[in-house]
Amino acid sequence: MKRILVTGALGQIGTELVLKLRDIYGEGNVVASDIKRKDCPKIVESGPFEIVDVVQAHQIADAAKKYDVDMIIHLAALLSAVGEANPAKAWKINMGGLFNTLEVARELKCSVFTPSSIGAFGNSTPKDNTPQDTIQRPDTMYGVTKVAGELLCDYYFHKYGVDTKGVRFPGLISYETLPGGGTTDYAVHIYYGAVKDRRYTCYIKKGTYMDMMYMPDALNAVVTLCEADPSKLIHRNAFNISAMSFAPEHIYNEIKKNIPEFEMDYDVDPVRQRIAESWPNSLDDSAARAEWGWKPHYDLTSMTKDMLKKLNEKLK
Ligand code: AKB
Repeated sequence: MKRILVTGALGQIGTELVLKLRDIYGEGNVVASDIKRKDCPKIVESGPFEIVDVVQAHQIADAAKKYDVDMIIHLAALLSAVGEANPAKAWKINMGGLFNTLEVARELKCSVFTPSSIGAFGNSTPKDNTPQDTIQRPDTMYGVTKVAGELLCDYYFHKYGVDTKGVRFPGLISYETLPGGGTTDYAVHIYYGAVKDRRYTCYIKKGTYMDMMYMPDALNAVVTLCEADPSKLIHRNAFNISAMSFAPEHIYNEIKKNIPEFEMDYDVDPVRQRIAESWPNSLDDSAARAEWGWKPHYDLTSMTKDMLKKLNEKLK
């Protein structure tokens, strides 16, 4: 039986992952935590909730001890665009939070899952079908913390035997909770624009490809990897995973098939455009497929149908 502490549980991934984990492992066995208690009754009232600021190691340790957890899913982090606006804060939260989590896991003998990102790659990385093992010299503070985080997790596994695991998430698309300050956020906002206003102004240039994934596939990835046979894992902490790769005009065209009056124009944000151009166009995720059976279910067409249906219900 797993007892899990989730940090950053009120963010885009956490709000959906906590509910899925509570379904699988039982409501009382999944402790949601975040730096503040937000108005999110689905999470804070459906099971244990604790205030945890991951920069304060003792707060992670106190929550982990109180509930006697054996696993920490560490999600608390700043995303790429906000990280570029405040690099010192991104370093402090992303590296400090992960270091504290790994130290608590080492002391309390917990396993750790924490996501890396396509942001761990940079301009010198091969852009198409980006290999699992390749050049990683990112051009953002977010990327620096993601590469260092992958290495730190490897280190804790080899040095201390902490069972660490992770994936490199692409842009995640979901209807429940908005992402908070990433480069790929346009691929979420475009659906809200389409449903609410029938129009959207895109901050990423036409022709800029990035990997993306629908949230149900991302949640399955976390659960499947956490349950995977550790003896089969060669790339523990940094599996490339992807479900689709597209540029803004492709998502626009797909939405337009469902909402013919939808219109999009462009007002490019130079900061997020520079970040997007430094990331891969598409990842090779064959290692994840071979080592733990990764397989996404949603493509751009099926995701768009589901997103529009769910947002129409949510926003009506
Ligand atoms: C971001 O855009 O910063 C994130 C990511 C791809 O890591 N969504």
